[in-house]
Amino acid sequence: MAAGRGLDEASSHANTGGASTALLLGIDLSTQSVTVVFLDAGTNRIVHIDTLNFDRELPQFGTSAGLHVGKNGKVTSPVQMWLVGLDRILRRQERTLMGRVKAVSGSAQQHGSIFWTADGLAALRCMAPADSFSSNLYGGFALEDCPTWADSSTQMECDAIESATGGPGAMAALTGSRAYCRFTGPQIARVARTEPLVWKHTARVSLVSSFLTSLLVGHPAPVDASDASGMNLMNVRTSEWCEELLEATAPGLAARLGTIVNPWESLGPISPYCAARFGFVTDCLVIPASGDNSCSVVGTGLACDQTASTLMVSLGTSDTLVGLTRSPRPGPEGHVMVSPRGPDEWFAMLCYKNGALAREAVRDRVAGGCWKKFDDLVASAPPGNDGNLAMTLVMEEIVPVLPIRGSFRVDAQDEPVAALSEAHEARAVVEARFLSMRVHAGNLGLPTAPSRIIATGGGSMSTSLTQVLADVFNAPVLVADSSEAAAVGAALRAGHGLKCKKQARWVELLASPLKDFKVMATPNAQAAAAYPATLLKRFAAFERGLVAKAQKHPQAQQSRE
Ligand code: XUL
Repeated sequence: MAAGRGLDEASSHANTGGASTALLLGIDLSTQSVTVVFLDAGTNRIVHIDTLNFDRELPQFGTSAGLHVGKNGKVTSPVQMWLVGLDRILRRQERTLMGRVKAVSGSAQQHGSIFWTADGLAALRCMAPADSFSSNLYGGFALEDCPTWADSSTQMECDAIESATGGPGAMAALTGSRAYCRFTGPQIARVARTEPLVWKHTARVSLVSSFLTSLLVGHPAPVDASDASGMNLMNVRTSEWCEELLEATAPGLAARLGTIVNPWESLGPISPYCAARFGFVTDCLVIPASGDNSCSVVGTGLACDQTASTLMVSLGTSDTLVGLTRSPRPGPEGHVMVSPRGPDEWFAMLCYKNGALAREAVRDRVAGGCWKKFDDLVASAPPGNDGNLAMTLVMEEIVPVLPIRGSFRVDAQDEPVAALSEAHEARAVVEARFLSMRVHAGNLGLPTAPSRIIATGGGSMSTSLTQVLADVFNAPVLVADSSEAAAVGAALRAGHGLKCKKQARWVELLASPLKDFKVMATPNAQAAAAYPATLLKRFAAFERGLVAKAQKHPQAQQSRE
C-alpha cells in the first residue's frame, strides 16, 4: 500500500470491498496539509487515507503551519507549495486505487485566493503529463504568495466596501456576512489597490477550492456556491454575483471571477493530464471542491431538521458553531452560507477568535498552567456560576465585534467586579463561550435546543468543556475527528455529484461513514436548569455593555479578524 493508512485495520478486508469496487476520492487542501481519502462507493466505508504535511514534507517553502506571516496582519501561503504537495500526494497513491475512482471532489481552506495570469490559464489547458503541476504552471501566477483566511490586513478595504453598500447590516443581508478581513472580496480589493501591476496581470481569481478543481479538470473551473459565500461578493439567497459589490471591490473584477455553480453539479471528466499522470480513469467525474466548513457539514452528517437538529461545535484556536437552517437570518455577527447539501438550505456559522488562547490565559492565571486543576476548578463551581459572568479577550473579538482586550466581570447583581474566586474565574471563561453561542445561534436562525452536538477540535477532549456545553444546550455532546471530517465530506460530495449526474437531477446526499461518534457528555437535568432564559438575557446585556464600552474607548485599531 502507498504511504498512509488503511482505516479500521481489523476489518480492512471488509472496507476495501474487493479490488474491483468503485471508489470516491476526497482531496482536502487545508492550511497545514493535503489529505486524500478513498471511500468505497457502495458502502461509503473509508478504504485509505494519506496526509502530506507542508512544514514537514516540503520544508523548502519555509512555512509555519503552512503559512508565511508577514507585516501588518498579512498572512500568505506559496502557490507553488500547494502545486508540489498535490502532485506528490497524488503520485504516491497506488494506481490500483486511483484507477477505481469514479468521482473526485475537494475540500479547501475557505476565503484564500489564487491570482492566475493569462499565460497560466493557457498552460493549464495543455499540461504535459511527464511534468508536475508546478513545472507546467511555472510563472503562471501574478502573485506567488496567496492571501489566506488567516490574513487580517484588510480592515481599510472592509470599511470602504461596507460604506459603499449601505453599512454592515446591508452587507450582511446581501452576502450573509458583514465585511470581514479574511473574506476574499476585501483581499482582492487590497491587492488591486496596493499592487496595481499584479492586478493588471491577473486574468482570473480562483478560490483555493476552485483552484483545486481547475487543476483536476484542466481549465479554469467555476466557483462552488457554498464556498463563494465566504467572499463578500455573492448574493447568499440567489447564489449570483452582486454587481454593485464587484464594482465596489476592484476594477474589472467581474471578468476575472468566472461563474458560480451548485455544489452537486458535475464539472465534467478529469483532464487527460491527470488521467495520464496520476492513473485516474478518463471518465472519472469532477465535482466542485468546496470550503472546509461546508465539507465538514457533510462529513459529520449534519442534517437540516429543526425538530431533531444537530449542531457542530469546534473548540480549537478559534471556536466555531455551525448548524443548518432553511430560514437563515444573516446579521452583524456570524455568517450565513449556502449549504453544500441541497437547494433552499443554508448553514450558519459563528467564528470566535478567543478560543483556546483565552482558556489557556485563565488556566495559567488560576491553575498554574495545569488542565487537570482547571477542569477541577470548573467542576467545583456550580452550573450558572452563582450568577457571576466574565469574558476574557486575549484578542479583539468578532462575535460580537469587540475591539478591546482584557478580562471583564460582573457579579450576580450585574455590578462590575475586579476579580472572582479561582473556581468562578475558571467556570466563567467556559460558560461565557457557550452562553454566547446560544444567544447568537438563535439570532442567526439556528435551533437553540439541538438534539445533539458534535464536537471537534482539541477542546472536545476536555471533560469540563464538553460537560458545560452539554448542560448549557441541554443536549448530549459527541466527538468526531475533524481532520477526517472535511476530507470524508469531500469524498461524499463526489459521490453525491455522481449520483445527481446519473439521475440528471438533484437527489439526497449519501450517508456519512463517520457516524459512530463517542458520547463525551450528557446533560445533567439539574445543571441544565441553571441556564434559564433570564441568564441568557443577562449574558446578552453583559455583551452589549462591553460593545458600548469598546465603542467609547477603543484600545486599538478596529479589526474584525
Ligand atoms: C471560516 C474560516 C476558517 C477556514 C479554515 O470562515 O475562516 O475556518 O476555513 O480553513
